[in-house]
Amino acid sequence: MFSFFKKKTEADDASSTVFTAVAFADVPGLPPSAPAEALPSGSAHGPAAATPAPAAAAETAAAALMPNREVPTPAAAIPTEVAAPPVQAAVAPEPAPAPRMGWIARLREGLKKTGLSLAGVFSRTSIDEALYEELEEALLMADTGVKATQFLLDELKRRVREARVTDPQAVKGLLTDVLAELLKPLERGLEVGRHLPTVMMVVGVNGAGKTTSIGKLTRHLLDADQKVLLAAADTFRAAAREQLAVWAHRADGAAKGSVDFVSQQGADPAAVSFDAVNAGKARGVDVVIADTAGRLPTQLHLMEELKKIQRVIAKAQADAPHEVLLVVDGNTGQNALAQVRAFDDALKLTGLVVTKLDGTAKGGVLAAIARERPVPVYFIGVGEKLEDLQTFNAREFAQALLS
Ligand SMILES: Nc1nc2c(ncn2[C@@H]2O[C@H](COP(=O)(O)OP(=O)(O)OP(=O)(O)O)[C@@H](O)[C@H]2O)c(=O)[nH]1
Ligand SMILES: [Mg+2]
Repeated sequence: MFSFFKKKTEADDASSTVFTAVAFADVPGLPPSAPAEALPSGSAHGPAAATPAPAAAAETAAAALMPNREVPTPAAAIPTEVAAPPVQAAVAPEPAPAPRMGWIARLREGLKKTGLSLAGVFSRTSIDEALYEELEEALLMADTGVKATQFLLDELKRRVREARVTDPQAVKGLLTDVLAELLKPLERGLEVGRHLPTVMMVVGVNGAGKTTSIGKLTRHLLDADQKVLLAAADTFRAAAREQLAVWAHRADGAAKGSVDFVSQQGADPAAVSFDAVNAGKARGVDVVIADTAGRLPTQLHLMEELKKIQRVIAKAQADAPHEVLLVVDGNTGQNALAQVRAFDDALKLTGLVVTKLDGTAKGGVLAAIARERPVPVYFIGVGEKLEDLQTFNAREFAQALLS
């Protein structure tokens, strides 16, 4: 699963020594609460908050979420106050555990259709034009898109010539290499800890898996001793806030940390985000994540609304949001590439989460993204459970796609 590597300086620890974890003031059944430190919603365009982010944090603290960490066993109870980590804490990666295999199997299962048709190409007896034509068709069917397919074929043919390969199975090995190399630039870990708080804005079309992915990510952050504040900036939909709260609760209940929660039904999403960042600064949380709407009432333009959220977050914290994550449904094929382009043009994305790769997704769209709009893929979603969010590994993915 994850490996978490984190270095903290004294300055960082001093800045986050004591905090009060307000666990789930807004879970369903409890009265909704405005955040204690939050400014009124109308203040969204007002001056930046009075509480400064610790300056030292910017240069010194760095934490990275990387592959291969086992999720610790759940804590017995949710603490209402959590002790600060020891000064000069340096948590080295835990020993590399065995099982990424479980989810790779699930990914393989999800990509099976693609795998079957791609693998079928290599069961031919000779390497000829017919093999390449069939491969081209299979790659296009796998949502790889024209440009990436052409690139892969050209590169593959070159390598086949160079290596003087005669066995179609060896061609498959070469294609795995070419694909893994194409995908490699997308492989990047999500860093937290460089800014206090690290502010993430999560965007994507309706139903892509934003809220679910935030829930899963929160779990991993909690496991890594990060204090998390979730902002329900999807204020249009009645159930959005509750859904996020349920996910937060799940994540919270399963891990040692705790989650703060800022929401205001029907309020301006930018104002909620502004309040959340200020609350995060005041409470000394490590990560603020804003969940946004995937669809708005028709008279409003989604991108304009998201841009406004982005601008207003920057008023609460000058260099924020530090991450703008687009969640895309892996089942939507080439449409996913179109979404990456549109959201990147509007918001300048820093990373992607590609969900539902356990389903009927064909997976080739990642090659198209790598070729045409290479935004890093921080995570892939391979199921609906908390642990089903995994870091992206180019070679593993290429192997799963071609197996
Ligand atoms: N199989 C599978 N299902 C997923 C995955 N990620 C999300 N889902 C499901 O996709 C559906 C939509 O997820 P949400 O998290 O509500 O999506 P959203 O982007 O927040 O949707 P809106 O808030 O309506 O814009 C839910 O039923 C999730 O359980 C995944 O990786 N695999
Ligand atoms: Mg949602």
